[in-house]
Amino acid sequence: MTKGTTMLRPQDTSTRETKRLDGLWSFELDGDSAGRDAGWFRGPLPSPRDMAVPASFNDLTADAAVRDYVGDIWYQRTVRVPRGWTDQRVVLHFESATHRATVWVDDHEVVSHEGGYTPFEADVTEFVTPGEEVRITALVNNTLSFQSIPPGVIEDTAAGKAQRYWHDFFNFAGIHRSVWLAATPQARIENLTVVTGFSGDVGSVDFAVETADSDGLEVRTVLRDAAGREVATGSGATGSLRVDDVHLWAPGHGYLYDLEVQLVDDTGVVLDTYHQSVGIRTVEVRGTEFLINGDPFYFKGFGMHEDHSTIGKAHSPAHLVQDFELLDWIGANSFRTSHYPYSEDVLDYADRHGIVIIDETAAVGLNMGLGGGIFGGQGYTTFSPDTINETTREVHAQAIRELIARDKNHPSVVLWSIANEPESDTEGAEDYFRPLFDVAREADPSRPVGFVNVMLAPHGSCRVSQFADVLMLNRYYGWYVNTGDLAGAEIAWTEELTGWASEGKPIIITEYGADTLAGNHSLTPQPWSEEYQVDYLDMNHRVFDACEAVVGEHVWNFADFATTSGIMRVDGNKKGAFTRDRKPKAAAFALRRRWRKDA
Ligand code: BDP
Repeated sequence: MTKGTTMLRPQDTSTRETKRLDGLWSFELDGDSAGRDAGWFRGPLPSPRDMAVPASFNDLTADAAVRDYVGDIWYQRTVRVPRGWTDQRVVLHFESATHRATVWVDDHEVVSHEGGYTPFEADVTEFVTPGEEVRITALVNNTLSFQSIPPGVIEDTAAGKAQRYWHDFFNFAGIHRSVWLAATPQARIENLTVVTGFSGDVGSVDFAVETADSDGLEVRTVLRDAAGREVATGSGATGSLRVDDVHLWAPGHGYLYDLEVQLVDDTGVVLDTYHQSVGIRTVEVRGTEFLINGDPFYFKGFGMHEDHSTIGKAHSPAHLVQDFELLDWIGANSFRTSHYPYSEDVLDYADRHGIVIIDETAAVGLNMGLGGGIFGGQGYTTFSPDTINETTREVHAQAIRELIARDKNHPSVVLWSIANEPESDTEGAEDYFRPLFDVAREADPSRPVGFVNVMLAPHGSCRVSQFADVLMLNRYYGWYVNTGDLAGAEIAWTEELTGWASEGKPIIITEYGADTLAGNHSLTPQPWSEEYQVDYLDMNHRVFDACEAVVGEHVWNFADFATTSGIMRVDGNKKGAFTRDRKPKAAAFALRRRWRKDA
């Protein structure tokens, strides 16, 4: 029932209308998974409490049993369907539900979806009446297993079942992004792909439109510049628009055209219309260079997280604006959506502001050797019939397809990351990943593909990087190894990097960082102090600057973030340049001096 790959985000146009269902929903935990058989969707939940949508539910109550809850979670609300929606096709659209959900409209089960960070929707036309109320019930489940992306395992403890996982951020869950009712005409535009290019002053926008219930109708396309002037038109579902005097999208310069797609009948009446912003730019890997619009690009920025106090992993426009303001202040030109697809609003904002994105799936923690007990749940083999297996790979493949289907038209996205720090030095890893690179390339031949390599698979031992167009490395010389010894770290790091540089591919350092407790100072370079973080970054920058193949540096992390608790984490991961509430550490000023020519 999953409808993963051919949906357009709800939009208000002259033929379409949306109603956002954010606010307070009824909410109930269902530890025994009894609600489905008991038919909780058939009426009001038995003993609900209020819950905010969008939000992670974990930190909103004063109840430890809620914070660490794992299992079935029910969300419910009623909504009045707009009275003007007669004869329209009505869909119910979730931007995300973490990590999976089944949804009912009144008594009718309408959709199920696996994966916590990509959208899904159902055609609910036959179950709704314009002007009347309907009950919407979502059974969300936040359990991680060996067959989920990301993976995890439920272990029995003295206190009951506990969720373990191999990734270093708290397993926030719930409905993290907006839920919509949306109306479109029956004859409609269903999907749209654009690929751009240019030669000299002439740009091109290749488009492919999919439609439904559209017999005898014509697809028309109109491209307008940022001032609203029509610059090209087309007819037919596929084609290429020629853009004279092209104004390119470029890093730091988020120039966007508007592509309007119309479905028109033979009397010229527009039955459906949809708008897609288009940034005309090219991306190419050539030798050790990463080219945007033919110019070498150097990534400056961070691995980030969707993570805030109170709301957890929920999207919030206020935090979106603040984070991008800080990126601008510090001189970052890019970031990675570590370690899952972010809200579509984030990508739209990046498009408009010329920020470059490495877009990552939620495949994090496919590495049971990592952490030596830090993240719990040790004692497993990563790739085996009982752990990460062929079923997992199918789920992973679907996650890649859904990410690309959702984000393919964003000019800000220049590179796909199909996994973060998986085991990559074994035959099992090679076999697991080879077909996944094909999945990504088939879904999008226009962008390079890579994955993020872990320190446990250093140069010479990694068997997966052979498939990647770009090498992405996470390294912690001077932190997890050579702790406190920056001189030794510099030598070891330089040596390893020199090895990678011999591969002839561009290298992006996707993580380097040191935990730093804001306000902790020291005269001599002591780990955890603000001074050490600055010295650690300086050392790394010397190493990068000496290596021609390095085309980017993403500090881990933009801000401190919540993790599972354990002996290695004090109130979360503290490698942020900013604290969790976005106050700058000394490192933020140091990065600003390096990244901003005018600072
Ligand atoms: C890497 C992971 C990242 C962690 C980071 C760390 O990619 O998610 O938070 O190291 O240890 O292993 O701080």
